[in-house]
Amino acid sequence: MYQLYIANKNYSSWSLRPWVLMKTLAIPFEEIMTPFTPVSSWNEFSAFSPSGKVPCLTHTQLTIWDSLAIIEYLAESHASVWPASAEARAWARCASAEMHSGFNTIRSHCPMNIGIRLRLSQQTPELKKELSRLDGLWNQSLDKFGGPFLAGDIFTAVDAFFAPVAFRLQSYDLTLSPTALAYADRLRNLPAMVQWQQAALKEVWREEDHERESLDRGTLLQDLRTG
Ligand SMILES: N[C@@H](CCC(=O)N[C@@H](CS)C(=O)NCC(=O)O)C(=O)O
Repeated sequence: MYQLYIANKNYSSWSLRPWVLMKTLAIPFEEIMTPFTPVSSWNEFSAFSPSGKVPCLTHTQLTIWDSLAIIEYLAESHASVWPASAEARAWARCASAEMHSGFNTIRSHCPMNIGIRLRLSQQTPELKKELSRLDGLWNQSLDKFGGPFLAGDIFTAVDAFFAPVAFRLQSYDLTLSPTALAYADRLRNLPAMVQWQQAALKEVWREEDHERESLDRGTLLQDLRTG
């Protein structure tokens, strides 16, 4: 049995990636949640993750501590993690790697905070550039592979990599083309995404740094958290 270590569902965008993939592909796992602590969660997370970060997967005697490495590890035993065709698989790996190591402004300017709705005070040129790249990337692949998911007709790892973006678009009311917004909506409506979001809204933890990172960006319109 896999054990997946994650942090708060409201904030932890990296945790969401393997979680939504495993849920959607029906790969059984035990979820172990450790909430963030103020400033650094190193002490708590390094008890199970060598990098002191989540997500972290353990399986038999192995520990895999990075979201992309986790997904590649799962792909060794579960053929549906990546798309079947070599062309779609190559594209999906490029786009996942681009998300893994890029889109830094979307990540820092619009941190995942699922329960809030906020009007940004400004969209910097860098944010606009990344949103335009995101829009182009999604449109290109939906057109090329025929949708409704990025690499074709089934949900694969590349969709999991962009799943947190779907929540960021919703929280910060970011505008993309209708095709890209419809794709984000499709992601948010997946049963696993609905389940993650519902759990996030019920969480009781409010972590000051994560809250400030979001609230400093603009005007809070709504906080839908009930926990
Ligand atoms: N590249 C890593 C990034 C993991 C990461 O940054 N995780 C954040 C949570 S979403 C974390 O654990 N932060 C530790 C902290 O805030 O102290 C991955 O893909 O797994």
